[in-house]
Amino acid sequence: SLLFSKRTTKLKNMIQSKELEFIMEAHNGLSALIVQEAGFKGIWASGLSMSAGLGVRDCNEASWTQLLEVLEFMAERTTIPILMDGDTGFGNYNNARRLVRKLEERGIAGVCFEDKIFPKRNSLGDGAQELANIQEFSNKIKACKDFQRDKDFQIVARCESFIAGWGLENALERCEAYRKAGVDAVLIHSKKSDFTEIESFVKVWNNRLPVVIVPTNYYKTPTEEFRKHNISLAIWANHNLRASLKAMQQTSKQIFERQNLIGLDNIATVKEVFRLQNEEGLEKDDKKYL
Ligand code: SPV
Ligand code: MG
Repeated sequence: SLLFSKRTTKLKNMIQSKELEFIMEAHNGLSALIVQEAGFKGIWASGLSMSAGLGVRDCNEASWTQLLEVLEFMAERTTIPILMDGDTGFGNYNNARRLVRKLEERGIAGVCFEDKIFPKRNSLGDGAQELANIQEFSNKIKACKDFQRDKDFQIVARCESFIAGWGLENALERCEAYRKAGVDAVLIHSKKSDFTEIESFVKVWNNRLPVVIVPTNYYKTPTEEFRKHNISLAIWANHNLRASLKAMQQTSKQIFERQNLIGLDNIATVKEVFRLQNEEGLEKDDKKYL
């Protein structure tokens, strides 16, 4: 039954179903658990958030093995599927498929690869974006699909044509090539503050494969619009990182200025920290085994 299905199968069902689904960003074990407790059915292991959480830039400064360590903690504390932001795959087809193998071994349900050049730059920045060769990226996708052991492991091809300024025709050509290469879904990205680029794409794309979106900049678009345009998966991509960052800045500033801990209303109790760490589980086991 669905209750006992693997995480890969759960993510596959989310992406391949007709319903609009949502996954939420996490960047470590604790935030992953918080996403699950909030009720989300899946987690976006955001490259931006994981790198920012480590204090480095989102241009592959953290190595893929360092990210694997982060992902392992996220998988350990959750049961819902995790979709990893795999950037460009950290090299050519061979590097990308080895990442797929390691993700499968660590219980990650899928990966998203974007059609850019290593080292990538974040899509929301102002710098120039260089796209991968279509054939080379399609073969990278094909190699990964050939290499995965679990047939339900999901590979999403992320098209950066709009981000790089190449427009609709280029986006359609690329996504069609990635579809032919056997990818499970396409992510079409836009940094505009409205839905126009995505809308222009989905109208012509016509559900050839499920479509994934990241509405960070066009967040004012009503969610009903996504449903109306048959979007399969929407990713809330960085909001736990941004929420915690602001809270930490305010808390550090207040404690530094006041030199006391009075009036910190917006912090969790130590008890809540223990609960999230599952101290209780260990206390029970201590009684049994110590
Ligand atoms: C991420 O969350 O790392 C993403 C989405 O890739 S974006 O930051 O919009 O590029
Ligand atoms: Mg990213």
